[in-house]
Amino acid sequence: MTTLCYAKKTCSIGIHVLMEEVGLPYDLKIVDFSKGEQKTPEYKALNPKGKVAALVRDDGSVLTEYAAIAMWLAMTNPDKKLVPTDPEGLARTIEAMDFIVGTVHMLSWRLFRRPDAYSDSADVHEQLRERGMNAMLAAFDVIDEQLAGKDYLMGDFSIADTALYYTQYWAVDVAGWKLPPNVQAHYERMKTRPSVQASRELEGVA
Ligand SMILES: N[C@@H](CCC(=O)N[C@@H](CS)C(=O)NCC(=O)O)C(=O)O
Repeated sequence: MTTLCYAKKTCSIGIHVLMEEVGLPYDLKIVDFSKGEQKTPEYKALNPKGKVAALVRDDGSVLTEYAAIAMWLAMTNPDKKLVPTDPEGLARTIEAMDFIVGTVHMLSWRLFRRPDAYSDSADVHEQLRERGMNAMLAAFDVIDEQLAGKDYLMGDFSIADTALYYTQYWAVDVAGWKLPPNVQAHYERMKTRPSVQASRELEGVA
C-alpha cells in the first residue's frame, strides 16, 4: 500500500490532505523530528535527502518533492480532477506551486524558522527571522491578488491549494500572523474540506 512519510506541522500536511482527497487506502509513517529520525540511516536509506514528505508507492519506489508528489497523485487519479489538464491551466498550477514551495516555503519560512542554517552568529538571527517573515508576508500579498474573486487558486480546487494550505497553517497556527483577506478566506475555506479535517485529526492538529 502507498505510504506517506510525514512529520507533524511540516509541509507534508499538504500531501496528507491530497491523500485524503484521492480517497484510496494508504499508510502513514511518522518521522519524528524531535528525535532526529529524518537523519537516521534507516530513513536516509528511504529518502537520502532526509526530508518529508516522501511517498513510498506500491512498487516500493520513493517519490519526493512536494510538486512531484502532488502532480503524480493528481495524474494517477484523474477522476478526482486535482489538476487542470489544458496547457494554460497546467502551467498556471505549476507556476503557483513553484512560487509557494520555492519562495514562500524555502526562501521565506525557512529563513524565519532556521536562521541558524544561514549564519553561525546568533546576534544576526533575529534580523534574519524578520527578513524571512517580511518576505513571506510580501509573497502572501501577491497570492492575495491572485485569489481575488476566486474560491481557489485555479478557480476550482487543485494541488496548488494544498501547497498554499501548509504555508497558511504555519503563518496562522504556528507563527500567529495575520493573513491578507483573500488568503485568510482561502484558509478558512480549506478548513471546511473533509480532507483537511481528516488529515488534521489524524495528525492531532487542533
Ligand atoms: N523542497 C522540498 C522541501 C522538503 C522539506 O524541506 N521538508 C522539511 C519539512 S517542511 C524537512 O523535512 N525538514 C527536515 C530537516 O530540515 O531536517 C519539498 O518540496 O518537498
